[in-house]
Amino acid sequence: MRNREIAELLYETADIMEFQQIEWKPRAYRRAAQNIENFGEDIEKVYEREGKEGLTGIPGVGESIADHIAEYLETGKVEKFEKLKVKAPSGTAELMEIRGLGAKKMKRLADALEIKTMSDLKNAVNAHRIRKLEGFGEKSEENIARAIENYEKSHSRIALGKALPLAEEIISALKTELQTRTPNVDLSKIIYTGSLRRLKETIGDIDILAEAEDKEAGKVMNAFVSLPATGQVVSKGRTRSSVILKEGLGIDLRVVPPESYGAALQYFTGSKEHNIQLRNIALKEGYKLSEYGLYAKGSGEQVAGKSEEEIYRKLGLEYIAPELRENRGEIKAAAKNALPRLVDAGDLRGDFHMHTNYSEGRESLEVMIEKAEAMGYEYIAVTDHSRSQRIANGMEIETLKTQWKEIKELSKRFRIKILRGSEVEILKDGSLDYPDEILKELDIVVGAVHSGFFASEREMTGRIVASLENKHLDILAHPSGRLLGKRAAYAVNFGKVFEAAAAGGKVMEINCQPSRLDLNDELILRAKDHGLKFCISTDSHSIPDLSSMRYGLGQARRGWLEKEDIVNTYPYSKLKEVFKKIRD
Ligand code: DGT
Ligand code: CA
Ligand code: CA
Repeated sequence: MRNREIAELLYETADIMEFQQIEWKPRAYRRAAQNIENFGEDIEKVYEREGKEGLTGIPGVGESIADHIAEYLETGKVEKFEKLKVKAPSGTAELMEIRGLGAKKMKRLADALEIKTMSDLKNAVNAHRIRKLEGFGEKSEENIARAIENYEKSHSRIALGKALPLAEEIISALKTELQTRTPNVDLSKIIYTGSLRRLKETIGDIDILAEAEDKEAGKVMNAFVSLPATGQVVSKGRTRSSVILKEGLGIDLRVVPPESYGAALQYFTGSKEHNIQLRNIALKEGYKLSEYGLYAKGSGEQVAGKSEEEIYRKLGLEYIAPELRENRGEIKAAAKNALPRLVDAGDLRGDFHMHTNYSEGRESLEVMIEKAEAMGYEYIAVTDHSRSQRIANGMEIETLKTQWKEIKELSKRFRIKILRGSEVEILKDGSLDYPDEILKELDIVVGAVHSGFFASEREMTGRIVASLENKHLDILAHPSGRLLGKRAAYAVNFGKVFEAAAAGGKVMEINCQPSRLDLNDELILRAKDHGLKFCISTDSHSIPDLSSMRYGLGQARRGWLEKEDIVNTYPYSKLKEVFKKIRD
């Protein structure tokens, strides 16, 4: 289904037109885009079957827009839109990506302050010129600053969900190479470090560490730079090499001798801020800490370095899990033996967000259940889309009831508890997309916002808070709505959202999709301060998606969460105390 893609194209074009002060058209384009988004059928199919004629049957799509859509479906681009982009002053397209400001406002801003490029905009923010502009103020300036930050982050970094499998592949290829060539290298000591080991949501470059005696180091480097995935060798030395993968991502490899392995692992895992703090502690305790080891200041004798544990212990600290090493109070907590007992993969007993081919999932209900059971889960909630989410083939009530029947049948054959759920649209007014008599029949209601992303903060906050006041809603799905690299979070007051959620006893989702990771670590920490509980959910649309649990788990651990904070670690009997509609 390409409806969403085509709608996006029209939205984007509307923005560019508006920026160029073309009148009327942007509105027409947006209206068409919206109707295409909500159109029940795949418009590519409509076009194949009925040609352009069929396209003009969609409300808001006139002759000329139909022409453009047809051209796009045939050739993959629209000549006229390409020209528009070229005609726009250079930098416009980039500026248009700074969401959080409408195109009109952005245009006014650009004109008033002679902003043509992203760097002009950044300068204006830094010099606080925007807040002085009529109709803008401090808040708009902060929003723009945040949007720029998001934009930069998403355009120079890659998602954890992409970097992690890539690093695992590289390490495994490297091990295979070394296995035959260098039997003296301890393969268990080849490990990714850096932001990847901390499971940060995006990764700047991959850092790998290997342990080898000096005389073996050269062989490790040789094997590394000649891996098939390597595109370009940036530098190659005896202890450090850097390459750029064919995929475009950089990898650093460092090789250290056994007596420094732990110190190097600690140092290159970072974060830099954590390391700086740790080094200060070392100094206070009469040591010097570097990537080679922990040394007594006077004698220069090495007192630790083989393992990370040893270093933390010598500094009088509890071992700090990599996910916590962000200088957010973890060192103080470690000194007092007060670190959280972080949730582990083995603690998870189920998944509360999963789609089947009843809506937009790829597999049948039965196949998904079978896989979930094989993964050892105790329970799983089936949460296909509700009826208004047409673009994702949302379910009418009759279809939902058919699904309930099938769940009942499957429940006889499987050990796993299958929960009747739904990912229910939170509509514009904050109401839910099924009537109460349906909602109360569901074991788990996962509420979600999938539209109106450009609403004001007040509107969006009101919408979400209203949904949280609904007694039928159990879980708030991907609460910020961001898509890494594509769409910033919508404007919403999280203080109010978390307050309302806590008052209603609602559960916050940590969505595991690599482009979502929503809530993220910072919001998790804030939500936990409100006393909220969480669930880690894959939002699976296919079998492989069911394994993305580890990405959300990483964010939960970065947010200091313990087993008790996460409801899908609870045994089924206890789960029934959280979600009271569960029947048996
Ligand atoms: P990234 O690559 O931007 O996602 O983030 P990291 O944390 O992987 O950073 P990277 O690759 O620049 O460096 C890897 C680790 O090396 C970093 O987490 C901590 C350590 N490190 C790098 N530069 C410094 C530094 O100037 N001081 C200290 N103390 N540590 C550093
Ligand atoms: Ca890195
Ligand atoms: Ca690096």
